Amino acid sequence: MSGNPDVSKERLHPDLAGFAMVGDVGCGKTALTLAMLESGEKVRKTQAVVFHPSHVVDTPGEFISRPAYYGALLATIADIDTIVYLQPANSKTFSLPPGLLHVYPGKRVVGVVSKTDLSDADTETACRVLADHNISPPYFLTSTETGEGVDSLRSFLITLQKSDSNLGADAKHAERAHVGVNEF
Ligand SMILES: Nc1nc2c(ncn2[C@@H]2O[C@H](COP(=O)(O)OP(=O)(O)O)[C@@H](O)[C@H]2O)c(=O)[nH]1
Ligand SMILES: [Mg+2]
Repeated sequence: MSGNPDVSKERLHPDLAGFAMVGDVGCGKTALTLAMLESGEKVRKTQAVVFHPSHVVDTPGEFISRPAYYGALLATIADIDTIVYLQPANSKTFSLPPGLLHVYPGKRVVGVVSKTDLSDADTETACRVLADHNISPPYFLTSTETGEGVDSLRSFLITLQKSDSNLGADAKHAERAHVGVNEF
């Protein structure tokens, strides 16, 4: 079947906004994005950056697995406040060169350990890999098979978005005040 005319276009979580999913090919970015959005879309191989409404961005794993695409990854996340980085629960390796996710100062990186339902999952090691790469807790343990962690991660991202929009207003005031200070 092509297309999905029966899926309502109405968004169940309009406040879920402003983040990009980043991680290796097959780590579960698309499945987790669609689970958080409660979208009925089928998980297909992500061939290009997918922009859902409100700056919810699903990136192709090639952005991570191919160094030639690091520039494209950085350009894609430039305007997004929050990066959600997925570390599969059965992987001990970090898929990016150190520091790449922290190129932009002030961007928040949220650590997710995905696919916790796998029989060879080792969530403790996966959390350690995140910590070793400067991603601070809390970490979200998720599985789109069992639904573990999907609601918690969604709620956390919504909270961040709300606090960012308040901060945005404060930052504008601060910026104005700062300009004033520099004008004497
Ligand atoms: N067991 C298990 N499989 C998953 C989970 N999340 C995704 N998958 C499967 O892993 C494969 C890759 O998932 P996908 O979301 O396309 O990964 P992406 O390349 O990071 O977007 C698909 O076959 C998914 O069904 C999970 O939490 N548990
Ligand atoms: Mg994908």
